[in-house]
Amino acid sequence: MMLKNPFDTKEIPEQSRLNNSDDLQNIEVNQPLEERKETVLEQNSENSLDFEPFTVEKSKKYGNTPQSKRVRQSKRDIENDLTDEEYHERLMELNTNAENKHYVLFFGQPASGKTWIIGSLLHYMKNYLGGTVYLDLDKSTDSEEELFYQLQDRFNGVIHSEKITSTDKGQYFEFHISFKPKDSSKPPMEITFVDASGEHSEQGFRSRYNEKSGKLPNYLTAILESKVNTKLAFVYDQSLVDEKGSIPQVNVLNAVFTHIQYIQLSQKKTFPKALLLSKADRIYATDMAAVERNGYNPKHYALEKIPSFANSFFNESPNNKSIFYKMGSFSINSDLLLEFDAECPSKLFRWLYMEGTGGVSPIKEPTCWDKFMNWFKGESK
Ligand SMILES: Nc1nc2c(ncn2[C@@H]2O[C@H](COP(=O)(O)OP(=O)(O)OP(=O)(O)O)[C@@H](O)[C@H]2O)c(=O)[nH]1
Ligand SMILES: [Mg+2]
Repeated sequence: MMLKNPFDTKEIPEQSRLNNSDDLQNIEVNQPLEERKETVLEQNSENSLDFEPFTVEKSKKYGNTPQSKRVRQSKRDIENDLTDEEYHERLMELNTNAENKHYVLFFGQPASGKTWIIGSLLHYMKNYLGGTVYLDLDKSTDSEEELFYQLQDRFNGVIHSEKITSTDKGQYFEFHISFKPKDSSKPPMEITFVDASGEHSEQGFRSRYNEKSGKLPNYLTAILESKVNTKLAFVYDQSLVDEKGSIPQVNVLNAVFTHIQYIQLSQKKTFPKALLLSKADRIYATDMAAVERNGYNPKHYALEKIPSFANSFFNESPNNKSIFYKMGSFSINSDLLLEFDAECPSKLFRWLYMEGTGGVSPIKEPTCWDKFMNWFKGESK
């Protein structure tokens, strides 16, 4: 019997090569908006040779059980830190075929917008990017699959879709996304977005009242220490007010940044980094004077708002990026996205893909002639 794969593919026109660009904010994207033909991938289960029933007892017999044969977890439970043995095992697992794995970690205080940013990237990839994009179910837990669909519904404006709640600190989420560009000359990418609770970023900040604090949870350090390609997004929400008794947002970012520096120094590697000034729709609505004062430049804006973090961040490397991250217009009534805007998600994805492929663009870049014609027609891009 043929099984229908729930993940659809969309097509994009021929794509082009591009040299790495230097500013996330200034990346321009020529996003084709015309209707694209939908195709449905079909998976032929009859062709699979793995029809032997699989049991837990059996899995213990094999040292290296194929991913596809593992018993599916319901969630990535991290109530407790990984034990030394589990940590070692996890590192080995990550390091297998590490050069083909691309992890993206998001750090930032609770409610700064991490989960929504990941949601906007997934929505962009599934609906605008083209090529083949799907969640790899073999590598996903039940909670991840549920959250994946919940995010899709939310961004697709499904009425009665479940609200996105604060990320549970007893678990974390990995979205293993497989992306195959339409243009077969461009490399496919296995990209994993890691959604961690803001409390796990806060844990990096040393507090004398919390004995677990002062270091990052070790499921995160395992990823950072492994050989997978990891890119980091620091999320700063200007609209969040530091509450009495809570750790100031900038201290959380500084603490995480310091831990990252330590790992980089001890392992002689550097992670590509981006600073996402989240909920930019709110920044534009309530803090426009500061945006204008800084010439619409996210780097200058960050240097004014959070100098202690921004100085270290931008001094570390000229390759560190920043962006006013907007995903559309929100209702003032609730967390309802009224209209999706693909520009920032596409810039962020483009940066991630280009960092991972050494400068290949995932989309068709406008040629000089296209730009001239658009200008001629009075369009801005
Ligand atoms: N106006 C506006 N609101 C946003 C935006 N992104 C997220 N929000 C709102 O901000 C709130 C928190 O967003 P989350 O993505 O859940 O925050 P988080 O960083 O994942 O929080 P934790 O999971 O608790 O660490 C939600 O109520 C969203 O509706 C945005 O771009 N603009
Ligand atoms: Mg969250």
